[in-house]
Amino acid sequence: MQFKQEFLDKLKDAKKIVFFTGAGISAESSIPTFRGKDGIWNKMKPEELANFDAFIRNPDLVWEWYQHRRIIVNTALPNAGHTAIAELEKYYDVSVVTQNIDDLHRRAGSTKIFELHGNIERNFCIECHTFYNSPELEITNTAPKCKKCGGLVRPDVVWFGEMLPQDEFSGGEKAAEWSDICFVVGTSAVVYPAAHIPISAKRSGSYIVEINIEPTELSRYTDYSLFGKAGEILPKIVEEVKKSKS
Ligand code: BJW
Ligand code: ZN
Repeated sequence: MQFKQEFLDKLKDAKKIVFFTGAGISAESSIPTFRGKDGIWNKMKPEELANFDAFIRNPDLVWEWYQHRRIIVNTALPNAGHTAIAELEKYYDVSVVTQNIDDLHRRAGSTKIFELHGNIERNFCIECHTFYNSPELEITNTAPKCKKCGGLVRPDVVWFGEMLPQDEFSGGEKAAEWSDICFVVGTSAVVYPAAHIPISAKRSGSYIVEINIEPTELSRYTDYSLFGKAGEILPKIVEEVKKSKS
């Protein structure tokens, strides 16, 4: 793969880089994306599953759906894309701002991660806010009850209509604004306020590089679009970095 010279020059000079990632980076780890032809929202309706009212209406249905996805996530392994991002920490100050709840960046070795939409391995009681990691709960297909107060326990993920965790969002936004390069990887960039982060980076002068199998809502803002699989393109970028830094 031949990268354009302007991008190679940016890579050479950059100090701080940010990866803004979405479900597409985990697609090659066999975790389904949300939208697109194989996306889970084609089969399941978000309004029946990914919001608080749906959980209150039918906690067991929503819990069972997350339990099914927990099993997929737990058996998945980080792929070459996640590993390439982690490897770049040898060369740059790298922040990962992810919409994913699958923990694969951490498992690949990335150390500075902002999780905008929570983490499927964490859960909390909707009454007293006690947190439970999934292994601490007796995992069944029915929504568990809090050991302290008997309240319903839900996954610690951000549903539609809910606020994003403030520290994660502002930390991720600052990292993006301070970055020299902001890579936008495997996201349709249609869900807000998360999708505002690369736009803030661009407004602050960062060089925006999109990696996706197809154009997205964000493509018109990018400085460079690389169309292809993240797990194939990111390792090639690492090779270029190694060449330029040796
Ligand atoms: C590859 C690849 C490969 C595949 N390599 N690439 C109208 C207008 C604007 C906003 C709104 C509106 N109505 C409502 C809103 C707000 C709403 C929103 O943005 N809705 C839009 C969808 C219209 N946002 C919210 O509600 C947020 N909260 C909020 O706004 O709070 C303020 C507020 C409070 C109170 C009242 C009112 C407002 C919260 C959003 C929470 C999103 N949650 C989810 C579920 C998380 C839990 C779970 O997993 O179950 O987060 S939705 C889902 O979408 C998930 C994802 O993180 C998120 C983004 O999806 P992502 O990652 O981009 O995946 P895909 O599938 O869309 O794209 C995959 C991409 O990968 C594709 O482009 C592929 O091409 C690519 N690809 N293989 C490279 N190998
Ligand atoms: Zn409780």
